[in-house]
Amino acid sequence: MTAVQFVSPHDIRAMFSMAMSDMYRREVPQYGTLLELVSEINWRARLTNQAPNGSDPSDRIDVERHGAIRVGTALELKTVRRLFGVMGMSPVGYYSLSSAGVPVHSTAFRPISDDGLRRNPFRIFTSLLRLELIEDAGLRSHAAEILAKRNAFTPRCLELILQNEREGGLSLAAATQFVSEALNTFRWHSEATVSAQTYKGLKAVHPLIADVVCFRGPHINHLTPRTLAIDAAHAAMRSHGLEAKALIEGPPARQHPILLRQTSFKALQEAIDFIEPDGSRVASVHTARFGEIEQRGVALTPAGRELYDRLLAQASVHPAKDAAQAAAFNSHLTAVFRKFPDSDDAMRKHGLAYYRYRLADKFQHRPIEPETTFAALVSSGQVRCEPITYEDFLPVSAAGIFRSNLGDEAIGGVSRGGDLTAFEEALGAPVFDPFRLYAEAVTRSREACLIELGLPIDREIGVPL
Ligand code: OOG
Ligand code: NI
Repeated sequence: MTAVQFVSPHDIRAMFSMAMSDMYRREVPQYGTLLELVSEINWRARLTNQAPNGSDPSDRIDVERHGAIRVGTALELKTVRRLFGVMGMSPVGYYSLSSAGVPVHSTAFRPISDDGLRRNPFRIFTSLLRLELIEDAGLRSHAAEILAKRNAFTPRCLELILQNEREGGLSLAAATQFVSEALNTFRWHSEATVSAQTYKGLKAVHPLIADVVCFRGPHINHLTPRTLAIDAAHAAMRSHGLEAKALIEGPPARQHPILLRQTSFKALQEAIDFIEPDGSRVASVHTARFGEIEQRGVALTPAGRELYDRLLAQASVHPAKDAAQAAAFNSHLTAVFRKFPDSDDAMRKHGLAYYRYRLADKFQHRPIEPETTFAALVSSGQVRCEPITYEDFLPVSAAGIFRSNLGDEAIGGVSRGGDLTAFEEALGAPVFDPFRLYAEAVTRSREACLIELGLPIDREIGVPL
């Protein structure tokens, strides 16, 4: 018997990300405009040497996307975990957005291996609605009932997930079918599953609840390309008639970007139909989907993140209403962030950011003195340090993105702490700690250098990390 050839999960992810992008381009024409604009800005940044040093290779950045979905039940969350598992994506991090007035908690599904991230770092920010935060008991149970009745996954999709789990992979034919079946879950449906009255009742509690509960499944609500020059891309969005918000969320512009900067354009008003109890339709509109761009920088250590959070709190971000307010806030933010060193050397030496080690090409075969420390190899240039890209999200920025797309007035009333235990129980698995993943990537790279040099891998490192 000949063994079935399995397609690599990385290839399934790349296929899925491309299929998702094609679907979203058809659903939201502005997304196509955004892609063209970002691609042009990225090429210009490369050709004029304005891409930040240590940037990821262009074959990764040009296909890089993140999307976001919102699920309604524990079963849906578990099933999307298994679905993304087929594509080599694992749940990383826990984000509680309830303190920002959004009744959800979230994780991000993404690849976690060096190879997986290099091949296609596709990620999906996934939020689970916290129905327990709805105070009105009647409405809460009505929402739960509606959610319990829907099935967001096609039967064939569920079969293929099972097949993958049972057999350890999918053939090319099965993988191709899986991609198209899985895509259905995230499609937009202009037909609501509820009456106008139910929608209105849920929307009055929180617009996000209506978005999660009233449709057939967790439609993808944005798909974000990565830019190398977000300030230029933000200006271009505005000049192309995309209604970008005034502010870029996250850290200020820097020589050496850290974490994640993002900005979005307003949610679209989309025509929908409600289905009334007598079967008649009522035409209306719904706003949920929007456009976003992001720029990624180096991942921060817990100490770096603590400094970032402290400085951001000190700058006290407020929604900027117009370009003048945004410009004033940006110069204030830049001034506050002078306390955050802006060189790779300083960030690494102060243990603020993660760097990957690599043998400098020209030193590869040079003999090493037996007593040489790893630190000495780094300072002599024999071992190079490269920033490790931040692969995750930022809760404050995410809250800002949710907020600007739901309308500022929508917020309030659901302030409650996070509940990681309940989230992991709903997910049916623990979430990976992002800091641990970055630290392990550093260790792997250091050990690979030492092995290449023929040195013991437990050699004293002598520098932070
Ligand atoms: C998710 C918003 C979070 C980001 O980039 O921070 C996000 C949502 O609106 O469902 O995607
Ligand atoms: Ni996003």
